[in-house]
Amino acid sequence: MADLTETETIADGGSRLDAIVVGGGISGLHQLWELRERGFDVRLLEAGSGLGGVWFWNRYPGARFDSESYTYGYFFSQEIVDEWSWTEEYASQPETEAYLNFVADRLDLRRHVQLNARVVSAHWHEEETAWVVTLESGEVLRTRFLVTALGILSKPAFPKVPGLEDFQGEWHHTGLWPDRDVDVAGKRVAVIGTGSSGVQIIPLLAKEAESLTVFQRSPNWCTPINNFPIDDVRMADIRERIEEIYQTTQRTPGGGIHGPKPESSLEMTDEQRRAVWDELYEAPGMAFVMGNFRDISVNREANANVTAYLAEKIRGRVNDPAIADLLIPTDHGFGQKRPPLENGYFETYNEPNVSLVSTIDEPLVRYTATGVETSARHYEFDLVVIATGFEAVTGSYNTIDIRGVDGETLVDHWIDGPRSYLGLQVSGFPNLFMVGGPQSSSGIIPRLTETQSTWVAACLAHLRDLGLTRIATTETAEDEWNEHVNSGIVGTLQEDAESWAFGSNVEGRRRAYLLYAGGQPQYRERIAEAAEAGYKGFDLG
Ligand code: N01
Repeated sequence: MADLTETETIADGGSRLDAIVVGGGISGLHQLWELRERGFDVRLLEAGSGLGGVWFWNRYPGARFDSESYTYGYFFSQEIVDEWSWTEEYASQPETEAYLNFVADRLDLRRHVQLNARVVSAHWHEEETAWVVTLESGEVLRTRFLVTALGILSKPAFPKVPGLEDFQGEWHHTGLWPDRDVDVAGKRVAVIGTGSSGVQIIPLLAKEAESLTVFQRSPNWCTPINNFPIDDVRMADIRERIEEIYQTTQRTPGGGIHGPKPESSLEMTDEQRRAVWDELYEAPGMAFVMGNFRDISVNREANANVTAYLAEKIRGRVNDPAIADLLIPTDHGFGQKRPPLENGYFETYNEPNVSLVSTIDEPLVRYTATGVETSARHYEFDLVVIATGFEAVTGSYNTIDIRGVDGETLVDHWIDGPRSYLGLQVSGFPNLFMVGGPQSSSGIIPRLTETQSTWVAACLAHLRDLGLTRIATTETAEDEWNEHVNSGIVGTLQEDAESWAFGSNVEGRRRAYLLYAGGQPQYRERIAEAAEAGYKGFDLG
């Protein structure tokens, strides 16, 4: 049993919720709905002042989906499908935030939601068969089951560059962008980081700033998003085909509408495969990434061919060959890291007010009162935009003091990298479920977490039907899943790259695989099998 603090022992005279969901993003809202529909007394706790999760915090200019709006949104509610109309194939952040608020209102979820409720600790209390959850405000809640829906990319990561507090200008992290207009016009602006967030914001900042300096550590293989508006006719067609679209999302590895082409690109002539790539390059969204030949993601020669094709595209779009060279990745091939989708990103570097600095050649040394100092010189800025991403997947768990049986902390349990059974539970942490946690996530996250949310709600209903109150996975089951997850990435092209999927975007972070490489259909099968076998790998009591 965890040692209870004085506040925990004197809390609330014993009232206990059936379930608490932590996190009011797209996954948490679905989990809340699933549990509420099954009659559980459930509360959702959200740290922010509004709902939306990443779509609440990431308000930076240019933030938008890069999977089709209707494949990212919910399928489970006919009312929502019927009543919500997307306006763009890849919706912008404000539209998605509005969508999630619409869902919360339409499905009457708000009465179960507590905003401004940052969870600071969650301690398992064996004698009560309950989690004791403490908020930053000091409020203490008890719940039989705890479900974390913290988001895989929600704890912002900052470069290990000293002196940010000395900088007298304005600075913002893309993942904590303020809820107001940030004035860029006529300003000297810096962006640090060129992942998906940097690639989305850079072209928009360049349009307004007096000067824009991009500090790039590693370039990425970006492909065009080719976004377009959705009119009433198209929306009606999407609604008509919604079941078919959903079924497609259930078959593809990433949960989207694009699945890999089974043909081998190596068995084609150069002209033939180029014709396919030309078509995919002009196609919307993830077509080039997820709808490409299967062999480019597993065969080094096939991967080298597509990589060379994209390098040529960059050279064709960037006027200065030296800048083009800097923008062409040399440390990884296409698809080894999650590629950003872009809208005019490469052409931005043809603008006279935009410059590119490689922090490999010229490392950042410190922020100063007036700008940024590198190993080569000092730059003056009015606004610094930090687009250095997130402490992916486990970062958000580390912000909460989670203690299980005998007071073991989750941080200690994961000291050598995350461990779990099915990405749903951790041994020694009974009645705690994760949706969108480590060792399960891949592809379009809502397509994954909807499966998990339904699974969790069905599991709790099963326990209730049997009059049981406790479920805990075993160390053996956890060992097996760990082996399955980690052996699934060994020898793949993705394993060779340094990316947030291994925590490598954060200096000093221990390298560990954080996702699930088996694809969503296999994952779905594995968790369904466990449930059908009477919750194999779990002890029920
Ligand atoms: O973060 P990232 P992100 N000095 O980790 C660089 C999703 N997403 O927020 O590559 C200089 O990808 C770092 O360099 P390196 C999507 O899944 C989706 O952009 O580590 N640079 C990298 O360039 C995405 O993959 C959308 O060498 C430093 C960048 O910062 C994920 O979120 C939009 C540095 C971080 O890139 C993360 O994207 C946005 C330093 N000290 C995000 N430290 C959609 O389109 C780090 N970097 C839906």
